[in-house]
Amino acid sequence: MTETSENIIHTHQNTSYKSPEHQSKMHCIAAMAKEEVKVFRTWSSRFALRVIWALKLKGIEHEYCYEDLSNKSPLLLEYNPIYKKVPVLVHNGRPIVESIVILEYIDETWKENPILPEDPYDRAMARFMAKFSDEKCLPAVWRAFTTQGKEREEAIAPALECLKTLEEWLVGKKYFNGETLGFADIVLAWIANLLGVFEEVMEVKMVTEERFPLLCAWIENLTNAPVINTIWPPRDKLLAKYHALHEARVGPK
Ligand SMILES: N[C@@H](CCC(=O)N[C@@H](CS)C(=O)NCC(=O)O)C(=O)O
Repeated sequence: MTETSENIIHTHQNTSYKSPEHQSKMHCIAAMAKEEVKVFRTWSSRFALRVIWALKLKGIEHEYCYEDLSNKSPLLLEYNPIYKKVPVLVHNGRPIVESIVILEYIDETWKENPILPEDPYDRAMARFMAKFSDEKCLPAVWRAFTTQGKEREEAIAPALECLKTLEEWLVGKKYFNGETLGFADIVLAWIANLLGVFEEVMEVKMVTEERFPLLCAWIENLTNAPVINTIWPPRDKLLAKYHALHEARVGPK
């Protein structure tokens, strides 16, 4: 997935999203802050968005370093030599990689507005949901999105099965963690945003009110949560990106 943007930083406080054009620009290397919190990201990375949401929820001032994944910066390669991916969180010069690991680091470092539940069992469940998101649900949905014909038909059943599991986890709850938006919601937020884009591109609706009423209500709740919706990438831009990607994978419609 290739994304083009400048390798610039933007300072973000606990305010609503401002387009990069409105942000002051300077080179990452030159950036100095009292407490330095930088996020290496792209404009659309669903993994990087998790980190940004967590920082926003906690009101932590941070800067963005935008990466062009077709021409990764030396700093990204230095900070994440193993995976060479975004996001990377750099806290006072020390890099942390892998979005879920970063979320845990953020929660342990800045105690305000905890994202993981207090109860050890609930914490374990939230971590399990996150694991399920990335190891089962996301690959299943991605497979449905990147296949065609009979292969796609076969891929949709396991994707729906994953979504059914999420529906069951939401019984009696507003969010996956309970009454407040937390760790599992942040990890699963791609469902509230990206899945709808995939569905539109594929022309297949997987999440319907009839099938998954609780998941639809959760999507609505997340969509209305300012901390989340103010930094979702523009839908038309996402649609253009995933239309192109879909065509590259399965050919023109
Ligand atoms: N497991 C990683 C996944 C991160 C990831 O896949 N990032 C993508 C952007 S969405 C990336 O940097 N890709 C660059 C590449 O694969 O070379 C996480 O949770 O942080």
